[in-house]
Amino acid sequence: MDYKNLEVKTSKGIIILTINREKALNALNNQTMEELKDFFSKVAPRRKKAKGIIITGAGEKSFVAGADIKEFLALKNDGARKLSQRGQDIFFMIERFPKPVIAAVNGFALGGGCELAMACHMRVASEKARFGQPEVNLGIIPGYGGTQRLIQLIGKSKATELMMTGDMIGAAEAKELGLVNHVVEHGASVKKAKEIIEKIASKAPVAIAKVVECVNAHFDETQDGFAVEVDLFEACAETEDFKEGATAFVERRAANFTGN
Ligand code: DAK
Repeated sequence: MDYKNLEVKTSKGIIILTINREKALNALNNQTMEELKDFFSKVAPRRKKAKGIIITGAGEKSFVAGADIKEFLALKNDGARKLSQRGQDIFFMIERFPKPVIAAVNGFALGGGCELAMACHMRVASEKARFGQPEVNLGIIPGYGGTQRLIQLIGKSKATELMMTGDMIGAAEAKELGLVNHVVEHGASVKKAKEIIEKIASKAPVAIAKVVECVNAHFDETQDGFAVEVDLFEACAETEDFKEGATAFVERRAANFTGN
């Protein structure tokens, strides 16, 4: 699929995915959602050597200012259910991706943009970033998993307040609440995200993928997270990389992991 609104670049093995609709503050229209779906279902899983993915927004001002409100106006009633489900499915693909996916939040992360950032494994925010779920201003609620992930990240009390008031918060408050991992100076969020991914790339790839699975199992009521942990611990212990990691420790040298 040719992408109109997604720019995909690779820098030293790290994929940088830029939502590129700067004039609309990178709002997620239908085309962009289809491109994200294509990328995470077809392109990313084939990039076996990639160290991880950074998602960011084009320009200085916005990560993603939400779903495209102008397109909503054309929505038919039966379309909303399908669109919400499609959005959730795409964001689950991001959340379940076996390599680190980090949102480099360079500005507004509102509505669907905040939901996209929350579906990533971590968030690095510019000091100018602004977060919010302003859907109630439009007569709707978050539809791409935001009602659930915001509670997971910052707790029921504050999540309810943000979703009911539609208030925006700045990067410092987002960090205090646990919504973002790091706040950096404006323009440095991709750099910081790259540093995190480089560090993770020096660890055993199977173990990293299993961390993702265990974390997600905690929030999946059909699974017992502790039982999943036992299974995946066993799977890690059977890898060549476990032998290599333990041997490297004893031999006082850096481990050379292969992903096997
Ligand atoms: N959609 C479309 N265009 C947008 C946009 C958006 N979300 N946000 C900004 N733009 C456009 C503006 O219309 C403007 O375009 P022109 O008028 O120049 O053509 C351009 O981007 C620059 O925006 P502003 O002139 O407004 O810039 P300011 O600096 O003055 O303000 C702002 C920045 C971010 C505070 C403001 O643009 C703003 O409040 N934007 C809207 C934020 C928002 O409410 N976002 C939507 C949240 S609701 C669902 C699934 C998901 C969702 C809903 C349903 N189902 C499947 C049904 C999720 C919904 C949302 O995300």
